[in-house]
Amino acid sequence: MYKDFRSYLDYLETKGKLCRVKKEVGVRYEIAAGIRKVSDTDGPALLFENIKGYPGWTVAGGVYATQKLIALAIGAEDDEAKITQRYLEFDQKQVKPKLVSTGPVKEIVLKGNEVDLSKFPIPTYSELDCAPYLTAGVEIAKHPDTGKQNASIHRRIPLGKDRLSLQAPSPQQLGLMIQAAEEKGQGLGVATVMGAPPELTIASQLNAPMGVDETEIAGALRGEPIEVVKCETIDVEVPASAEIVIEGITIPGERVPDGPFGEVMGTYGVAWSGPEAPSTLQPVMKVTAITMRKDAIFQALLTGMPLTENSCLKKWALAASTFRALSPVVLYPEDIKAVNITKAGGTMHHVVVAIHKRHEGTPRDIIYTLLGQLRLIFWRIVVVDEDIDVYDAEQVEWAIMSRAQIPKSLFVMPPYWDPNASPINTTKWGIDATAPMASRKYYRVQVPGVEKVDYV
Ligand SMILES: [Mn+2]
Repeated sequence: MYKDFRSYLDYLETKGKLCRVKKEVGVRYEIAAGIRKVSDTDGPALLFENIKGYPGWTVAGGVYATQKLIALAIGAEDDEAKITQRYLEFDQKQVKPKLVSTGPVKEIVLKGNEVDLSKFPIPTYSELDCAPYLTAGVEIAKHPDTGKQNASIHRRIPLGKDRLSLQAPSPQQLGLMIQAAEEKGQGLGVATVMGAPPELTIASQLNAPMGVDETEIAGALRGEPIEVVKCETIDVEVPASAEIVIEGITIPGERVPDGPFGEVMGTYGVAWSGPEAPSTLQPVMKVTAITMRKDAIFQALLTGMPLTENSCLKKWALAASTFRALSPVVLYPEDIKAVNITKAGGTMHHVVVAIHKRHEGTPRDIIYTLLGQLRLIFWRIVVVDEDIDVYDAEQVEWAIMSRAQIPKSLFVMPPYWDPNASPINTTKWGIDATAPMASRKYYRVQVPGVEKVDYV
């Protein structure tokens, strides 16, 4: 089907899902505006071929920005439940990568004084963003204690020619790895991979436990090993077919402010809690090498008011994790009928779960189970009966209106002290919007025979 990022773009073109943009666009807001439009109109991915001030550069944007594009990338039908099912097929499987001696990503190797981040067409995305950001890179690093690799996506601000911020607060795994290195007085080698194989970008968004290399899950999704090469200056292996790899080492103890930045909830996030808030101070990396293809494609990715590419990359990964987390909570695993990570919740923080209820306590158990898992980052849970379509916000609202009684149906987690929390996510709660098992008064009113009406 496709073997690397650029052949994936070719594949999208054959499906009518890639638009080549010949018109000149600037890196400040104009690339982002194009991605915003296709995100809102269920449009194609974009390949900007004429970047103002950056002759010769091509920028791919919005590559995973819609449900249709995610479905194509993972080889599933364009259907919410089928995409989740596809994630459940591969999210726990692993195929080890294959180490090769070289690859297209080594066509150009820049080290020392040759490193200059200002040559890249780095976009500025949202109106109040504090700076241009690298947003589409997959960050790969090895845990300093175990040597196990981790792949995840983080936003980064270019700080001059050869330094980058690295937004990775705890409990994100890369943040914990930087912390573990600093406790030894060391920096952490980190590679930023742009134009990664689609399987790796998708696998990087799963909630895999610490110690699991997402490159191996990407191999499972592809059905064959991802070919990797060694970095030039750090002990990390990266996909041989990548477009661009930026290598570097974090500087222990050094921090810079991050934000404001248009975040996944469609707000400017934690930066508003003040420039000195711990969560806005992020590590810094010294860039030690850049390797790339001769005609490398730069990758852009928009975050902001949902849906964006960020939310589409997270959504079904979280739905699969939710199924996994709930299977031991219900009396029969198949009692979890459907899961939707909602758009209004940034496809990250609000989940609706439909169940076949066999015990009155199960919705409460589901709410506390999901809220109690820090890495799932859910703030709101709604549990509904299986007759409710979890993907239909009006039906979910109807279930809350007709089947929930506050405060009896409301379950609140006591807040805890969290330096990374913004005011809206310190208190987490869920609503049991299922009908009491013993009562028929909460049942849906239906008129028999509507499906037989053939005169209108
Ligand atoms: Mn991980």
